[in-house]
Order: sequence, then structure tokens, then C-alpha cells
Amino acid sequence: MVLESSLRRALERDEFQLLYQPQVDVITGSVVGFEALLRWHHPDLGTISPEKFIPLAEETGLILSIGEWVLRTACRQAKIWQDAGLRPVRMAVNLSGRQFRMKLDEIVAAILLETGFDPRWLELELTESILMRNASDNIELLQALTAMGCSLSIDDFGTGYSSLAYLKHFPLERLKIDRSFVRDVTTNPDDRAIAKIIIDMAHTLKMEVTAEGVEEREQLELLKRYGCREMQGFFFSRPVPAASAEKLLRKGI
Ligand code: G
Ligand code: G
Ligand code: MN
Ligand code: NA
Repeated sequence: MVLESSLRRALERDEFQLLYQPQVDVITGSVVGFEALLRWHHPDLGTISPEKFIPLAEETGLILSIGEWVLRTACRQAKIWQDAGLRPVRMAVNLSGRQFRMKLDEIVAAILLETGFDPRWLELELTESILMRNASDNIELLQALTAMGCSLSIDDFGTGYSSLAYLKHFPLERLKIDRSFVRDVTTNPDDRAIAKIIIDMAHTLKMEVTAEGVEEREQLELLKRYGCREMQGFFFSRPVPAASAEKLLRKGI
């Protein structure tokens, strides 16, 4: 397959880029973190979304080396900002299922050592399906990661099949409300109820909560009234290259 062979060479040809989308504390208005989002600049096909190539990378096993590159690049960038004296903020990195199973704790430990990045500022985003597959086996890995000082969040929360019993047992710091509930939160009573339940549940379980996909002030105001303090979305900023992210960090949103 053509795409597969070019994906195989993409790392050595330096065709990947990380964009950074700010996460904002809506009480203080300050940037408190970034989510690293991967882009592939294909020489002929242009920019390809991870939605298209992550599944292929998973099937072929290439996700392991790509995932390492993502972790290393994100940690290195965040460390550069901290060393430049910028206010430390969280760096959130998305993980895929296959990465999760392959000695992830050793890989993360090696990258933290190599980059010198303080794990307190590293957050790993997992999906419900990653967590719930072999849920009981996962606990040990999750505990190893948190023992190292990293924090763990559930991405796209509400779209999968989390068991509430596991939510309680896993050492999770944060739920990220999927943007499908945020989109119509001001007009659709069901979405509003779901968003509110997720916020309340997170707080009850002593977790933080971030709303994703906030595009309008009305969504921000409503979610803030429901007690959600951290948000991410085009209303604040699109995912941007490192230099622009640094400006957002220096000057604010
Ligand atoms: O950034 P964008 O909306 O195009 O992301 C599309 C999807 O790709 C999202 O589900 C996002 O979580 C995922 N994604 C983005 N970057 C990465 C990455 O570095 N690793 C993995 N596994 N998924 C990513
Ligand atoms: O699955 P995950 O939450 O990691 O996906 C992140 C993706 O969501 C990123 O690719 C990013 O481009 C996209 N995204 C971020 N903010 C918004 C937003 O406000 N609206 C929409 N439609 N997409 C967003
Ligand atoms: Mn994510
Ligand atoms: Na999401």
C-alpha cells in the first residue's frame, strides 16, 4: 500500500509536526496547558489528519515509533519553554491503544530522563476503549505511570463505555468532556444534562474536568456556571505551531 510505505519513511523524512492547542482556566483566563496534536505533511498529498493515518500506524505497528517521537517532541518543547523562564504549564499527549500495551512506562521514563522534563507537567490522554480493554491488567501500568509523577486523563469522555467502578479504581486525574456534547450544549437539553453530569461526577470523584471543543462564548459561560473550570477549543485558539503557542503563553489568549 502506497500510504503505508510513505508513512514508514515519514519519520526519517521529518514530515511530522506537532501543533499545540491551549487549555485555558476560565476563572483566571490564563493558559494552563497545551494538548500536542500530530500533523503529517505528506510531500504530495499535503497535510493528512491523524484520523486518517493513526489507524494505519496502529495496524502496521508504526505507531510505536511515531508515538515515541510525539512524546519526545512534546516533552522537549515544554522543557524548552520552562528553561526559557516561561510559566510552567501542562503538556498533554494523546496515546493510542497499541502504544499503551507496549512497555509504555519504560518508554515514558526514558523520554523524561532524556529530555529532563518534570513529569508533574506531563499528562497522558487515554480513551475509554483503551482503558476498558483488559481493564484489570491496566491498573498496574497506570499506577507505574502515576508513580513516576505523570498524570492521566480520559479523552473524548462520554463517547465510550467506561465502567464507573473502574473510573473509581484507576488513578485518573481528569475527564475531558467530548466535544460532541459541547457543540449543542446551549440548545440541546440532553447534551446539557450530560455535560452537567460529567462535571458533577468528576468533582465527586475528586477529578478535574476539561471541556473540549468550546467554540462560542455562550458555551463557555454555561459550562463555567456548571462548575467546569478548564476549557479548550477554537474559541480560545486552534492548534498552533510551537512559536505561536509560545506567544500565547507569554501574552495570554
Ligand atoms: O488534531 P485533530 O483534530 O486532527 O485530531 C484528530 C484525532 O487524532 C483526535 O482523536 C486526536 O486525539 C488524534 N491525535 C492527534 N494527535 C495524536 C497523537 O499524537 N497520537 C495519537 N495517538 N492520536 C492523536
Ligand atoms: O480526540 P481529541 O480530543 O484528542 O481531538 C482533538 C481534536 O479536536 C484536534 O484535532 C483539534 O483540531 C480538534 N478541536 C479542538 N478544538 C476544537 C473545536 O473547538 N472545534 C472542533 N470542531 N474541533 C476542535
Ligand atoms: Mn485529545
Ligand atoms: Na477529545
